[in-house]
This record gives sequence, C-alpha cells and structure tokens, in this order.
Amino acid sequence: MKLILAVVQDKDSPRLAQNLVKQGIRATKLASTGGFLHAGNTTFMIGTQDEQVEQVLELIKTSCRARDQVVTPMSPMGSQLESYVPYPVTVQVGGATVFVLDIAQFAQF
Ligand code: 2BA
Repeated sequence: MKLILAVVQDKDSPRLAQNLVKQGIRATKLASTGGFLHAGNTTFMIGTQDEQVEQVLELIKTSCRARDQVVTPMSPMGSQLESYVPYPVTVQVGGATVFVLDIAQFAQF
C-alpha cells in the first residue's frame, strides 16, 4: 500500500476532488501553505493499493495545470532567509508536487 501526497493549487483542488470521487478513490484534503510564496494550496492524502498508483498519478496529472504567478513575498517563513525575495517575482506554480510513500501499516477502526 502507498500514501500519495499531492500539493496542488487551490484552483485545481475541486476538479481533482471530483475526479477522485468519480473513480471511487478515497482522499483527504488538507489546507496547506507554500513555504516560498506563502500562498494557500491544498494537500491531498490518498491511501491506495500499489497497483492503483499509476491511475491516481494520471488523474492528478490531468486535473492540475501549471500557472504563472507574480508575487511579492512578505517575509521569510521561519529562519529560512536564503529563500526570501523582497521584490515581485514571476514563478510557475504546479501542476502538482507529488510524493509517493510506502505504508508500513494501514488500519481503520
Ligand atoms: P511554494 O513553496 O509557495 O512554491 C511556489 C512556486 O515557487 C514553486 O512551484 C516554484 O516554482 C517556486 N519556488 C519555490 N521555492 C523556490 C525557490 N527557493 N526559489 C525560486 N523559486 C521557488 P512548485 O514547484 O510547483 O511548488 C508548488 C508548491 O508545492 C510549493 O509552494 C510547496 O507548497 C509545494 N512543494 C514544492 N516542492 C516541494 C517539496 N520539495 N517539498 C514540499 N513541498 C513542496
């Protein structure tokens, strides 16, 4: 079993959630914040069987797209001063940042 963590833009979140439900794939949505832009995004936690991972990755790929964003970061998060940029910057965000983790144990009580 795997846990897929997908960080997606808020604009893509409803479409991805809908597509997951359509295909009967269970997921949990977490409100998250990007460390660089300090903008809200959505992290999906998707527990899935190994053989379904490719299907889920494809679904994420087709549900999310890249966008350019111009942002003036306000202040560094924590003490990571090296990533602080004090003037407007254009960055390409997304489609999705995805991590696939092995699950040691899965239980529902
Ligand atoms: P943010 O950290 O707010 O990053 C937004 C976008 O800013 C990134 O898009 C990237 O294009 C740019 N960016 C991030 N850090 C940068 C830096 N030090 N210098 C220059 N540009 C930088 P994405 O790569 O598509 O990432 C979108 C969001 O996915 C991120 O939002 C973060 O919430 C998450 N993410 C990306 N990589 C991650 C990682 N390795 N671990 C955990 N979360 C990650």
